[in-house]
Order: sequence, then C-alpha cells, then structure tokens
Amino acid sequence: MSPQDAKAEYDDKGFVVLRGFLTGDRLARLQENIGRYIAEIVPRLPEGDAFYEDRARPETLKQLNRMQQDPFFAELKTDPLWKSTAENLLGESAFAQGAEWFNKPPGTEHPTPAHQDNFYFCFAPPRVLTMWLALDDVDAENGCLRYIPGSHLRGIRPHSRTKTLGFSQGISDYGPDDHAAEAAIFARPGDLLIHHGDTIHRADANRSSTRHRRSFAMVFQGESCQRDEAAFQRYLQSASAQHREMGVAK
Ligand SMILES: O=C(O)CCC(=O)C(=O)O
Repeated sequence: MSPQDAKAEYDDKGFVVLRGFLTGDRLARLQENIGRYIAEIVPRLPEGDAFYEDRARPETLKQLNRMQQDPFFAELKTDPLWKSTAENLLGESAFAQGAEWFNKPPGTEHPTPAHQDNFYFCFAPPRVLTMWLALDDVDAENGCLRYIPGSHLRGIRPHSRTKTLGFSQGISDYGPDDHAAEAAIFARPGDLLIHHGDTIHRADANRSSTRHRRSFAMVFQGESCQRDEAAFQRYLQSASAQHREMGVAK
C-alpha cells in the first residue's frame, strides 16, 4: 500500500494494516532478539516489566513492558522504517515511547478488554498511534484484534477498572452495537496493524489449546502531543492500585 493510501485509510477508519511490513532477515532478527530477551533478561526483571497469567508457570508469560532497556529494542525506537511509517500517518515528526510484547498463551483465559489507548496516555491533541506487529498467525480462534472503524473520531468513552493485568481500564458501557460494528483483523507474522490512540479495540481470549498469539508493539507520539498531567496521574494511581490488589510488585 502506498504511504498516501495508508494515511487516507488511517484517517478514515482509525487503523490501517500493512501486510508484510517485516519479512525475511528483519523479521527473523526481531524474533531472535525477543527470544534472547525472554531467555536472558526476563528472569532478572522486576515484576512490573513482565506480566504472567500465573507467575509460577513461566510458559504463561503474557506481556513485556519497557523492552527498550535492552540495546536492540532501544535502537529499534529510531529505526527509519518504523519511524517514517508512524510520521507519515501522524502527519508530523514523532518518537517512540517504548517497546512492548504481548502474548495470549494457549490454555489461558485472557481477553483484552475494549479500550482506547489514549485513555491511558492522556494526550491532546491525540496524535499518538500504536504499531502492533503480528509474530504468529492470528485469527478468531487465538484472539485477533478487533477494531471499531471510525471510533477515533468520536472521542474517549467512559472507562472503569478491570481485572486484566496490563489493561487496567476498559470501556464500561461496551454493548451489542459495539460488538456488531467490530472489524476482526486476521494477520500473518510480519503484518503490522496500526491504530490511532482514540480507536476502540479489544481481543477475545485465545481459545486454541496449542497456538500462541504473540505480537510486538511500539507507541509513537507526535511532537504536538501534550499530556494532561492530572488525568495521567489519576490513571497511573488507578493502575498502581490494581497492581497492589493483584499482588504485583513494582
Ligand atoms: O495484544 C492485545 O491483545 C492488545 C494490544 C493493545 O491493546 C494495544 O497494543 O493497544
């Protein structure tokens, strides 16, 4: 897809899918470094940087935050391919906040609640986007992302506390009309899903007993973004309260 077409689709729907964004050596290098990070770095991380469905079972690792503490991922934040793609869609110069990894391991009950990322980030103007790269085949069975097209144009919906570690707030009045409007996005390894910070999205649990549903994500914020610090502090306090309740140390 041309950069112009990608921007037109992103502006219209609040998301765009770039098929085969990473292929060959580039995809293999990312996969290798994620494997290395999980094997060598994760065992030494504080609890807040690595979330498990069940900490006693390492195979249930489901989320990695702040991966930019590792030089490979720090460098990826300024990689021209990722950065220029984000800047084209945002329409201004932008920088990456950090790198994250998400999984829905098989055999875990782990849906992603409906939410808008910018409810967490608190940016105005909302010139922020999330780039979510599939690392496995992703479909309805293993919990693909589901977007509501055009929802980025309708503001932030009310959110309330959830019991999902890593997604502490979800849309509180998500209903049948929302479910009916969802676009389910199936993906292959290397496909990139990009969504606007105000786009509503969610994912079901992984219903497969054998397949993982892994992804690598980076959030880019445009230079014009200003944080509403009071709202952001309220969000951080609520996320910390959830972590305390769920027994996750900082
Ligand atoms: O991987 C998921 O299920 C959720 C990811 C997500 O919500 C995000 O990257 O904004």
